[in-house]
Amino acid sequence: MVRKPTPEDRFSFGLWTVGWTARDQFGEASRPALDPWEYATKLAELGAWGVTFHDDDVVPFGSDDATRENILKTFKKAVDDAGLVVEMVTTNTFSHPVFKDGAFTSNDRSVRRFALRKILRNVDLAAEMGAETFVMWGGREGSEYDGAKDVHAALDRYREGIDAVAGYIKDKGYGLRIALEPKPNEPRGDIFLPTVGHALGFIAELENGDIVGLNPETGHEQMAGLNYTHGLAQALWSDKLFHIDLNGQRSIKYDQDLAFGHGDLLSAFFTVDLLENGFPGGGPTYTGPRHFDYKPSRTEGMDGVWDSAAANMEMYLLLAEKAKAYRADPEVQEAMEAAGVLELSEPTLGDGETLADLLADSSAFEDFDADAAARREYGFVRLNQLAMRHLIG
Ligand code: ASC
Ligand code: MN
Ligand code: MN
Ligand code: MN
Repeated sequence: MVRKPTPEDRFSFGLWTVGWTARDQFGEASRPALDPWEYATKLAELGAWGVTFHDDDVVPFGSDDATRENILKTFKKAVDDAGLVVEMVTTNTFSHPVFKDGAFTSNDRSVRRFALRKILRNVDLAAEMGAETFVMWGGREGSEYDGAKDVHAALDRYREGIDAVAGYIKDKGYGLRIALEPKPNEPRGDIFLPTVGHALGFIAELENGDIVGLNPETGHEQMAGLNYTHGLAQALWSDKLFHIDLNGQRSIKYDQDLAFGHGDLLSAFFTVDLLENGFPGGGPTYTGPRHFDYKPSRTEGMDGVWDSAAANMEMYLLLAEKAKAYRADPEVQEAMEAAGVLELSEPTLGDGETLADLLADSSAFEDFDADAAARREYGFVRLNQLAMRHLIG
């Protein structure tokens, strides 16, 4: 049995996860919609530490100012009473049909201006709620038809929009950082900034990129056939892993948003190993929230919603225990040593060694016995089997 989650674990959930009423492309809602504060209270009971939301998850799109104020007051009080924090806030720029061709990259300039206003208003709200992260998932930024979009101009407008929001955060002195969330497709045929790598390249072109990082989602990278743990690793290496969306996905298909660990289990094990234990040779570690962005399957009623929320946290804790035992196992340490895992941390050139020195070092080339070096066995399969024993043995 795994221990119960506590606020020290820093688990958080999007309101839109447990709050999804399971309306999909093919069918009507299969569950009732509760009030936002009911979800928050129940999540706290289950051991969560934080909640996150899109503006429209709490305040219906188009509400007048008085209604908005009232709802937000009730919501904040419930969150405070439950002892929860609002660690992240994000903006819905994908549901209303006005965003059908995107928000920051819509061909229609008036839509882009409306989107910027909606987002800036939500930045104020995020700061008021005490959030540290402002996620931006550009779900409608993209196209179905290559001829319909000038991608150079779209990236210019995307940059203009993100730089404007980041500049606003700085001007206001808010303690917020922006985290971009890549996704390859769905709901658009192709979405801009489809992977962690594309987003890192984009951030490097920003004027205010110092407060812009990433919120990678497990299933989104896996929808592109990519290795989520490697994506997290490169974001960490770039000091850009600001937030995470954990869930489950089984192979390249529609965005499944399964519970964490219910997709690629071995990949989830190494994700948790990285998050909990860091890189084997040292380096930056992730210190942010353990945030889940999943959807309780449409087959589930409200009992199933809460069971699935608990399942995310239980999976994380189970995997964390196993990952700790894996790293502490002397046999694993010996196998890692034999595999050269730690050897990779040693710089290729010696301390103070120049390229001229290397060029003069005949042992590195002229006298190097490539065939002898090729006979080295790495033992990666043995190491992986030791991981499997810890995972399922
Ligand atoms: C987000 C986010 C997503 C989407 C999706 C909406 O803010 O992180 O992945 O919205 O969950 O259904
Ligand atoms: Mn998803
Ligand atoms: Mn997400
Ligand atoms: Mn999602």
